Amino acid sequence: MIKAQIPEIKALLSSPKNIVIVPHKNPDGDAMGSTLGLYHYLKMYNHNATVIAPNDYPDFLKWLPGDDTVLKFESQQEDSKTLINNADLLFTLDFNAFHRAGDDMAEVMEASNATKFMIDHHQQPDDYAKYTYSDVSMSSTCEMVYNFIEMLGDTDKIDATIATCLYVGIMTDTGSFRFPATTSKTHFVIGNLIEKGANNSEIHNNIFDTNSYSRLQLLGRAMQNLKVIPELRTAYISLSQAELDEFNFKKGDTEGFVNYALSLKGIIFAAIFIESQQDQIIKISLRSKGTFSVNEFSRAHFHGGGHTNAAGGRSEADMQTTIDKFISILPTYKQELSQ
Ligand SMILES: [Mn+2]
Repeated sequence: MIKAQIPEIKALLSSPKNIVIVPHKNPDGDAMGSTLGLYHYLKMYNHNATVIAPNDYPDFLKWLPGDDTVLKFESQQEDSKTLINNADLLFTLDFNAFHRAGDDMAEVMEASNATKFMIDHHQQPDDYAKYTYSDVSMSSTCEMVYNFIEMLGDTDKIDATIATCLYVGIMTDTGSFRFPATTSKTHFVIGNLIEKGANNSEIHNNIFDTNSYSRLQLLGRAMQNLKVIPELRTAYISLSQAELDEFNFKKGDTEGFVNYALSLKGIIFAAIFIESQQDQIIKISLRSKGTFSVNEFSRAHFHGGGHTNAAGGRSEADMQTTIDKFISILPTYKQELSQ
């Protein structure tokens, strides 16, 4: 546990360092909120800190304070490599295995001599970091960054900018404070962040009230494609590349679609299958309620993982084959799904 190492970390951070902070590939609200929150905190101590995202992220995150300083490894490889090679400290946030940053970037991070930190709440962390703060019971990495700053005795340093970043990730990873990992401490932290200047109502609008007409049309198509298997309390959605194209799909447009399937009365397991012609795969998002672990389901069948109630996965087969496989596996979980 990192707590015993705090004095050591304090000593490390007591003089300006070259620091690189990395979120996982296809960064979400928690990934960008936590990396930028930590970035603004480290800047206060005059560190030369940079957030390097493996690739681009949705527009609804681009208003975050510090967004204009973020490098994208995919399109800025040379600058990114130089920074990682010269880094004294490397923070990996909201993921726990290098390959989650993509193979190219993983290679560069692996080769780096920087002292490595991990702050993350996903299952089964790798052990590459000298300082590992891993806790799967946490609502979000943003809540953990708050705790990290608290352990360093610096909650009074949290200003409106840091508070705004951290608020975003806690809000998005908890489905606006309703998922089971939301604790009284989560609400305490959120209360504190509002106290420090996070404008909760404005942040909510910035993230969620940014629908384009075409995204709502795509949502309509997704809902038409919704299928239900009532006896196994499962529902799933599919979207083909042709459908995405028809509605002018942009990164992030399908975010949250799977939750509509999970909101059906009686349903405890939901999936969405989204074709990606570019990556030649079917991207899969899985959600559950209660104890049915989509993390284990995805690890066992779809090369993915995540949390008990939210996980990702992928399939190299075509859409129909992937869905057929999914449906054929389900009965083996009959007992868990009919509980
Ligand atoms: Mn997260």
